[in-house]
Amino acid sequence: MTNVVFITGATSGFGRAAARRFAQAGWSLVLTGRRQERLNEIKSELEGQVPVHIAALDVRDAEAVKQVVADLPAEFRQIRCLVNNAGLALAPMPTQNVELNDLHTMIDTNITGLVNVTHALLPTLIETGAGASIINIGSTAGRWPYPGGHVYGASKAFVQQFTYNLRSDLLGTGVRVTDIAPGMAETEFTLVRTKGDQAASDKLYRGTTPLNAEDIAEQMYYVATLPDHININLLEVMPTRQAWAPFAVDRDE
Ligand code: NDP
Ligand code: 8X3
Repeated sequence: MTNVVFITGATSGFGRAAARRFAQAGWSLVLTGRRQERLNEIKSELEGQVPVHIAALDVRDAEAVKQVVADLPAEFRQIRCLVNNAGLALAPMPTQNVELNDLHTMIDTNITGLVNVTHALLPTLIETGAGASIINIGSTAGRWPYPGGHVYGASKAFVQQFTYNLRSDLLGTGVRVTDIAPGMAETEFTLVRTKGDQAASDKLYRGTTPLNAEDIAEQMYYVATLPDHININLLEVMPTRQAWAPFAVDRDE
């Protein structure tokens, strides 16, 4: 059977690096994201190596997700690995100052979108059975609070608990489910979070050694290709140069 990986958010960062990593190992690729031009670029880059199917998709749109799955060409239908990677943070500021719309966008993308895609692909993953895997991209932000993390961190906490609950439901099917929870990684993530502030993005990563997209793609590939009987529930990955801060205390002067 051909190995097929379905990746959401394959137009940038972790998702694009994952496309390259799985292609290097000969997997067929289903690559999705909203930006058609980026999808065309990654397709032209990789289609000489492996079969590539692209589909412009906003994961928030449940009907569009179902349609993309229904329209998969025959050779891409038997999915072995789903990488639920599409996601974003917005508005790194206190909750009380954030536009409600930004909070909704994170919930709709990181929670509803991930559920839409998972639900649409569960039948094919269960049919694949032993060796199949769902890799959900969580975050350290879902495990450790910080100022300005608000709904972003909460949405990633959802990803962790949904991963565990799916594991419970899928017991006996052979389908594995993993939450990969990265810490600081340099991608377009901060550019999106700050709505295009390149200087803020550069400043965040300057003078340290963040993770990069390829580091996380390697972890995804590792998780997807472990022997069938091994399920990593949670893989929390941080840069060596990042750790936790002490609790903050509000004090009288
Ligand atoms: P990027 O901004 O580089 O990539 C995000 C990807 O998500 C893009 O391909 C984007 O594609 C896609 N995406 C966003 N919204 C939607 C949507 N509504 N429908 C479909 N695709 C969408 O960031 P990263 O690679 O860093 O982020 C990937 C995942 O990793 C996210 O879930 C993020 O929360 C998580 N993460 C990131 C960390 C970091 O420090 N970078 C650390 C921990 C977790 P397009 O715009 O074309 O739709
Ligand atoms: C992204 C990592 O530290 O910006 O999920 O929340 S962080």
